[in-house]
Amino acid sequence: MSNIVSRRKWLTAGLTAAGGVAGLSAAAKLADRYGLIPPDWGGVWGPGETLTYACQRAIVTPHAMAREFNRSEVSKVAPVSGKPPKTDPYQRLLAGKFADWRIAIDGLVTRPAGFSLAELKRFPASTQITEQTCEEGWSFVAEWTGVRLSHVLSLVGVQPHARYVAAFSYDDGYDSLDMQDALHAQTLIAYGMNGRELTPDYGAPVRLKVPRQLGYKSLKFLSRLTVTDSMKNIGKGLGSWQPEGGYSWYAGI
Ligand SMILES: Nc1nc2c(c(=O)[nH]1)N[C@H]1C(S)=C(S)[C@@H](COP(=O)(O)O)O[C@H]1N2
Ligand SMILES: [Mo]
Repeated sequence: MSNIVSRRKWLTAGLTAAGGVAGLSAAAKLADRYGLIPPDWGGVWGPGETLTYACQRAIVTPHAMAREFNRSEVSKVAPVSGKPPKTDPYQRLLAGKFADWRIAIDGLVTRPAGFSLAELKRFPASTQITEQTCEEGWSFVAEWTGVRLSHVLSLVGVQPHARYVAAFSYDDGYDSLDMQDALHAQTLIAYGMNGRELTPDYGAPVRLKVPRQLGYKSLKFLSRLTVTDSMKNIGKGLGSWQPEGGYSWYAGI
């Protein structure tokens, strides 16, 4: 028993060191390519290291994954909950095929950024076939493609005291995840569904995909992400529009 424990400790430390260095230099290269490193970038990697360590811990230690399905199990019908906003800003972006859309990422980050849809698509893609379950009692299985939220967070550099990532949408929705779920390997900023572009009904241009929680945590029509240590300024202070209507902030399944 103690032997297994110490071996796991050793393995974790080793992978963290190796993964930390490789992850950081990959992140540095990407950040550099997208012009996110200011001239005085020296000394900003402390938060990055913290984040990489957190990512490695999430991957190396046993960590619950949502069930993944085969392509043959993808549902023929996928119900829609929350129609695309009819508001001007959204409709204008849609008419322009989201060419002018940027997702803003700010808050407790070292390098606040805005990424276009094209930029998100150039980041490493991740695909999953998972079930989305609505609190109203229906569910469906679909294939989702996007970039891991953890990847995008590593580019902007999360500060060590950050605790949550809050998301905002074009239909005035907001929700948030703790760092563990934000960094989970299956948590995506998704831009594709069942091999195609995400359509407006399902959250275009991008939505969160959080398969370890109920569907309502997978916020659609994203406009902004903010990294924070407090829920105080997120909506009415509960960090999500769902608990304001009586549902749980944490909706793990
Ligand atoms: N912006 C936004 N995101 C949203 C919603 C919404 O109304 N607006 N509905 C949520 C709920 S309750 C569920 S179950 C899922 C539904 O996703 P779907 O329409 O792709 O099935 O999206 C979630 N994300
Ligand atoms: Mo839902």
